Amino acid sequence: MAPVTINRPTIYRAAIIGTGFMGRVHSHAITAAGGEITGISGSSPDRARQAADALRAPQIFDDADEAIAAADVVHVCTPNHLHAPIALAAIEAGKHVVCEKPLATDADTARAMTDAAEAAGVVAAVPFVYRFHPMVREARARVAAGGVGRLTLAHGSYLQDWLLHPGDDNWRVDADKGGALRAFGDIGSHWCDLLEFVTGDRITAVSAQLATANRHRGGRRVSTEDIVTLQFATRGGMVGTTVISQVSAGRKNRLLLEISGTEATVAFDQEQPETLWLGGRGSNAVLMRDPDHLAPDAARLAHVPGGHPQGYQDCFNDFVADVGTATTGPPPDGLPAFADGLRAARIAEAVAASAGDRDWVEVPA
Ligand code: SOE
Repeated sequence: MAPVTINRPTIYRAAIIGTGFMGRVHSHAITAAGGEITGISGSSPDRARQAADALRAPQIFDDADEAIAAADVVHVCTPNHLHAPIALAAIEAGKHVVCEKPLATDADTARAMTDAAEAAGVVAAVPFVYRFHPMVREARARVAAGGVGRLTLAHGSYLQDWLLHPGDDNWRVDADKGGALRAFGDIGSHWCDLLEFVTGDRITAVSAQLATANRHRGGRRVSTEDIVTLQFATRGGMVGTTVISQVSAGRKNRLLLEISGTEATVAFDQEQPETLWLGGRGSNAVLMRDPDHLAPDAARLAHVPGGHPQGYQDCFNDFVADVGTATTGPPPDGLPAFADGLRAARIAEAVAASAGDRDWVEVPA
């Protein structure tokens, strides 16, 4: 029999703007999810040319405008201060957008981006990708089913050490490129998004402290924080705390979320994503990711049998697959949109105000 060609439609044609670590992760995810990368642009054509192989790019665009014109979905993976102009240009051109978090360097700009996307009727997503760990969805399903009881307490942390030393440097350190809050904008946003996603609750007030362990990096003075300690209250009556740090030696990407209620506790550790800790008065358990024993919304994201670990890139792959679904119909449950990026920006502004006033600050709904 002659070979039969299978014409598998691409989920969408994507351009990637930004050629660093996130550009590479987005590239893998687009390819894994069945998308087509039309090309990339970077801080310069030369920079894009250097990154072309790592990002599987078939062509280099001179600038963002060329990239936008060549795609159905624009992936914005640049430093934070460039998110808004590029995303707004893509929306103006009627393109769908995936924009890295934090959405913008301030809440007003995040609001403008969210409004523009809504007015244009395009898909506008933000990769709060930890929502895509199957065991996070399992925790969310158990909370929603009442298995934890009335929620009373949430706590945890998001700890890294890649900025531990004064010699460690990155564009995020500079407020004019990354935003006034660096650690919180970069990873505190993930923690708060995951808290609100898993619980369905909303933070209503914060009391925060900021600290900068390294006041100088690369010969310049640093104004952005390395550490945030945060207390919060929620609409549903929970109280809680979290610690955000990018200077915690030995912690690489350790997001920990623990939620207690009147019946039980659930705890998720992003560095051990194949398990979910279940605490009970009578006994505790460690639930392993096994597609046959998960809630439907968790099983949907469990692609290989238990004991074959899934991880961070799998979350990204599923995030991109859900963006693809959203471009042709209703968005799948849990797809993080610009409105979630705006939410994170509003919490960040309350955190900054609270730390500045050394007082509690309300978070707008
Ligand atoms: C650096 O802190 C970083 O790459 C963040 O920007 C990502 O959002 C986080 O998922 C991993 O760490």
